Amino acid sequence: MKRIAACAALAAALLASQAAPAAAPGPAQASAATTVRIKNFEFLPGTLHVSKGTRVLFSNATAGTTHTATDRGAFDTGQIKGGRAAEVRFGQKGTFSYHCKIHPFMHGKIVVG
Ligand SMILES: [Cu+2]
Repeated sequence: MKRIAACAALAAALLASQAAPAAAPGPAQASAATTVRIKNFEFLPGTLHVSKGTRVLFSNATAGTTHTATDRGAFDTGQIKGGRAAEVRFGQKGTFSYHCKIHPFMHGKIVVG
């Protein structure tokens, strides 16, 4: 009986250790290396410098408003609803000027060095 209890505990520990981080798009999380917050129709920070290979989490902090982060030909998060986030990995050096497809006046820049 004691042995069975020990096995159950071990199985629970194994399951807990296998809990993987949620894939993007998903709830806003601090798991990505760097985060761009989308708030008050702005990308914050407006210009972000990262090293090649960095995963950037675009986190929409505006309830009830959907945004995108889009650089045609380079990346597109698709629609990110309020309270949600989408992750983009920047594997190439360069400057990526992006905007929100829904609110084209919203602009941001990712500088990958
Ligand atoms: Cu927008």
